[in-house]
Amino acid sequence: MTHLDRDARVYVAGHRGLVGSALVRRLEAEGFANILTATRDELDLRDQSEVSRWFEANQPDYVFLVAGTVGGILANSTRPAEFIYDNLMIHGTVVHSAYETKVHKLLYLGSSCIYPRDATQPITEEQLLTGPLEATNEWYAIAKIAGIKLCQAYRRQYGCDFISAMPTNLYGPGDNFDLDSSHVIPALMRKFHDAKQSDPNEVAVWGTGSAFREFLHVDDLAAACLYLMEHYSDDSHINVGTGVDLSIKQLAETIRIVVNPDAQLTWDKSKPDGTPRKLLDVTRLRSLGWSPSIDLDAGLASTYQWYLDQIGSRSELRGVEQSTAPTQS
Ligand code: GFB
Repeated sequence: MTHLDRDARVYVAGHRGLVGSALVRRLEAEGFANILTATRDELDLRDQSEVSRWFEANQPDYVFLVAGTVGGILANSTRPAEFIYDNLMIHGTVVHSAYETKVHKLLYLGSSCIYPRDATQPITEEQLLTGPLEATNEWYAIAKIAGIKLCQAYRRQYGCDFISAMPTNLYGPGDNFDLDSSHVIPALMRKFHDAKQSDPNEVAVWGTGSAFREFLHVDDLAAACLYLMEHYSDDSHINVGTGVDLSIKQLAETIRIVVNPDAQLTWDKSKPDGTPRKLLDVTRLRSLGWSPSIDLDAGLASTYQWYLDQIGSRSELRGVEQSTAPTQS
């Protein structure tokens, strides 16, 4: 058990992204008084000399490494160079500087796409590197696996207390609603919202709808990250999820009911389904004493409300003119 002093210097790398902004909210609510952040203009996390200088000057005690170039299935498959380069560099620079400046503890955040495409469900931590990856996101997955291995290597060679958490698919306030780069939940919310004004009132959902996904609200993830920082210290990465999944067809129906119950669904089968299923086995996390508290129906309703607030749409009848989040978190 690592007790984090509320006066400790806690750096959230990636504080403007979906996860980082949720973590800052959580840390503030928990009374942390010295939360360190840096914008992309102030600090390019891909640049080791800049990162080294920043760590020397700011001396964080704890680091949440939740920065990265992220996106949904289309962005992952069409921008492979950005996904592999940016993430490899960011993981490398931050882990190395945390070692050099003797950070007490670092939590690195990966993704459930690190597991083999045909992994046995639910997916245990032991299935890492036991088979080929899903093609639509192998570039991102390779960078994320490298991040796990970095943490293990610095733990083994230098004794650093660096841990890795692998979250399932995330959603919530602060998500990216740009249709080319978003994940499925914000994409469908925006499409159903926009369809209210169009004739026909119709939404094209990508793929066949047969893929299954597990979704965790980002506020639950933020709580889990802090919990792991205080209660977990091991060489192995640890899964973070709900243990429950649903088909994209079921998800689309659920979002339709929340956003636009009169809409019709069509299926754009020219778009990929991606991996057929990636349900995480969360036995290890539950045995540590943590479980999520936000169920999907409530989480979708509050996320949609957040979206309406962002676009300034009180009546729900106005159009959507902007996306709401940067690609790099
Ligand atoms: O959320 P998503 O892009 O990520 O897609 P992945 C999940 C499923 O939703 C896929 C379907 O089967 C999509 O075909 N889908 C249906 C849609 N309609 C839409 C839509 O309008 N937009 C989007 N984006 N999807 C990503 C990985 O995989 O998830 C990353 O590429 C990462 O590496 C991340 O792991 C969590 O779950 O397929």
